[in-house]
Amino acid sequence: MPELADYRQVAAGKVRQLYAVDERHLLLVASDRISAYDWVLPTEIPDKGAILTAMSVFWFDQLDDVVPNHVVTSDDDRIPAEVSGRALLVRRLTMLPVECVARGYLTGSGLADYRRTGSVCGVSLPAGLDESAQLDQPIFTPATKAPIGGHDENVSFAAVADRVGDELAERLRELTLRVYSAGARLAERSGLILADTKLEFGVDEAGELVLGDELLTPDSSRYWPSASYQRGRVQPSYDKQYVRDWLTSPDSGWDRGSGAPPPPLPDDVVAATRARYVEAYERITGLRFES
Ligand code: Q0N
Repeated sequence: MPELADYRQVAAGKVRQLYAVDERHLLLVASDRISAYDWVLPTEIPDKGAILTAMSVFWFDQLDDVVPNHVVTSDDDRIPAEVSGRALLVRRLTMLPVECVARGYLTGSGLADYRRTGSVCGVSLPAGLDESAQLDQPIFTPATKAPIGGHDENVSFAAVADRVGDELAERLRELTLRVYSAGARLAERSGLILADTKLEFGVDEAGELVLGDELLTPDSSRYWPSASYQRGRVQPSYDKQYVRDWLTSPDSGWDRGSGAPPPPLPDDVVAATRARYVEAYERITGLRFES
């Protein structure tokens, strides 16, 4: 059985890492780390990496008739024991330099752009939309990846076409919207609104478009409980609200604007947050999460 240290790290995000297994395969490892307010917190959420990995696998499976994906297996001798359950063996792709975002609701950077310009990524929207408004139809709002620490920048469809060509750009928009719509429909049956999602595509050796990275997890998507949805208000984060509320409460002693790193989370906030990830997994998949 290999150890993680046997593999060379080829990429790292805030909470996930990629390692080279061989010329054709990578190991995608999800940690238990959690980020909030642009910081990776000093406290881990037990099982978060395993829960999000299982959720991603569920969605890749559900949507494999819409678009092929990079997953080879989650159960393989090439996966080190120390990351078993939170790692996927994936096909090595040539990733496209664009974050493919679909939005069915208006919030976050989409809302900010709309308020400034009346459109998002060049998609013109009707006047008078407010925070968290549902859009008449989902829109493709691509972004380009910021270097670590920065924020992704929303870009126009034309900017995507400049990077990958007209035909590929059209296919990315089409596939992204199809994935979003299929995901939103299934989430809705579990009482969840899928407000938006971010996808990353690559191209395989045969030249086919393939979905990479993670899929429809709370780290890549905004989920809102349908039961408490209120147009005109910022919706509480399904997974991170306990963390945000505690960090910005006097109890934490943390000043978000000070530049100081956030303090460790108390045990009850960790437990409540873990329970939200388990609940999201169980609602979406209809399966029990076994740790
Ligand atoms: C790849 N990223 C995005 C931390 C970094 N299947 C693949 N083949 C080749 N490259 C990539 C993938 C995937 N997935 C994706 N960087 C390289 C950045 N993240 C992804 C998660 O881990």
